[in-house]
Formats: sequence, C-alpha cells, structure tokens
Amino acid sequence: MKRVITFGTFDLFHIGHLRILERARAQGDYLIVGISTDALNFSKKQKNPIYTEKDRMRIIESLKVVDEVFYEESLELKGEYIKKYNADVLVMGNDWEGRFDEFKSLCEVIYLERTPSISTTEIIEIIKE
Ligand code: C2G
Repeated sequence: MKRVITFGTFDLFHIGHLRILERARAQGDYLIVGISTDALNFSKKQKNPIYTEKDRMRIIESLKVVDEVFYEESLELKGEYIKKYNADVLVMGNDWEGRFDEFKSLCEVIYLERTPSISTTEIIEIIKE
C-alpha cells in the first residue's frame, strides 16, 4: 500500500484545496494530511486563520479522499512526520516547488500544479471589497 502525505492550512476551504487533495490521493492508496495549527500560522504570518484548527481539521477529515489527519505543529518537523506516518510520497502544490527536495532521501517528493485563480487570500480580499 502506497502512503501519501501532504500538508496545508486549508483555511476557507475551496476548490483548489479539494483538487490538490484528490490528486494527492491519486498518487497512492492512503492519504494522510498534516493540518497546520493556529500557532504555526501565527508564527509565520502574525495572524490566525479565519477558521480554527479544530474546524479546519473537521472539514478535511470528513473528505472521502482523506484517510488520516494530524496537526502540523512546526515546519521543521516535516521529516519526522514523514517517518512517523511511514509516508512513501510527499505531495505539495507547486508554490512550494523545490522547497522540500531535502526529503527525497526519505520518500518520493512530488509538486502538483496549483489550481489557478483561487486562493484564501483572494477570497478574503474580495469579501473585504
Ligand atoms: N493549493 C492549490 N491551489 C490553490 C491553492 C492552494 O493547489 N489555488 C494547494 C497548495 O499548493 C498547498 C495546499 O493547497 O499544497 C494547501 O494550501 P494552503 O492552505 O495555502 O497551505 P500552505 O500555507 O501552503 O501550507 O507545511 C506547509 C504548511 O502547512 C503550509
């Protein structure tokens, strides 16, 4: 069984998020998703996501393409998560192209094309206007 792992915030869940999860799942037989915590987001962007980590996790774990979820507490722990969850493949969107190549010694690393014209940031901007 081929185990796939991916990571993300998945705030204001949208079609780009769904498409990457579907395509990540199609790379193997079992999809594990690391959901970045509110604290991790705050440390990166000095602001919290709109949806809490609990709600973001509930949404992701309810998807039929997702088999298992956990909280990603630190960007530095990616290698540990890959080992802990016995991942054969790491999938990320190509906005992260090249950024996780160091994990090629642990598993296959695949970057998938981002869905154009949609992002959480753009949704927030449109609503604000
Ligand atoms: N994504 C996509 N198309 C979009 C928007 C996002 O394919 N239009 C993908 C991203 O490339 C990423 C995933 O959806 O692989 C989750 O995106 P975000 O919620 O923005 O998560 P991010 O902040 O990139 O992840 O360790 C990484 C962190 O958890 C951060």
